[in-house]
Amino acid sequence: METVETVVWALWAMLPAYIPNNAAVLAGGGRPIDGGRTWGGRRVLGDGKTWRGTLIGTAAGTALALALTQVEPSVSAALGADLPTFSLRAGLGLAFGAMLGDIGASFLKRRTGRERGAAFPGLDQLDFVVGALLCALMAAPSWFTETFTLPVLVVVVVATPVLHVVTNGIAYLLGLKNEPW
Ligand code: CTP
Ligand code: K
Ligand code: MG
Repeated sequence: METVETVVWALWAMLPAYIPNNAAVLAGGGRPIDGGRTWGGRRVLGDGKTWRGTLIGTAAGTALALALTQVEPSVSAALGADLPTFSLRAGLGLAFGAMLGDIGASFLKRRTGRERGAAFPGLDQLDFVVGALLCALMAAPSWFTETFTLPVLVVVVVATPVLHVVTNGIAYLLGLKNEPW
């Protein structure tokens, strides 16, 4: 694959993992997953990780994966490229994995004394990528190895933090998010 093709392929393949956290920002609220419980004097996860946000985020990412699969032939034809499609397992793995990675990061933030909303550079930008890739690998192993070849993985790891900074900056400026990370 050419470089441009690899970048387009990688970003398309990751779209179902990019949407969940943003959907959760819009949909979040209600009961926190940790039910207010603490561990070592600090919240297990904090009020920023809710059942509603997690559910709606996962549903949004999965729905997007199925929609992308529907439009893939026409988009590929229009671009003169070849783009990946998503099985339900692949879409669900990416979407739920993105949410799990973000939840795991909040767990680590609380254990290291960071309050809700505190920045953890590096972790903030890659938590959902690692979660999404690991879950997709477990949920749809053969789809994963066909879709995420080594060059594609390199693009994902380099491009995602950039995209994350940009989208969160926009969400902050629009007043949707309390912090720009
Ligand atoms: N959100 C949610 N459920 C999730 C993830 C996010 O409801 N599983 C919502 C919450 O309203 C949260 C907002 O999206 O406040 C922003 O998400 P994020 O930045 O991940 O959470 P923070 O509030 O910054 O908390 P933390 O420090 O734990 O990341
Ligand atoms: K986060
Ligand atoms: Mg935050």
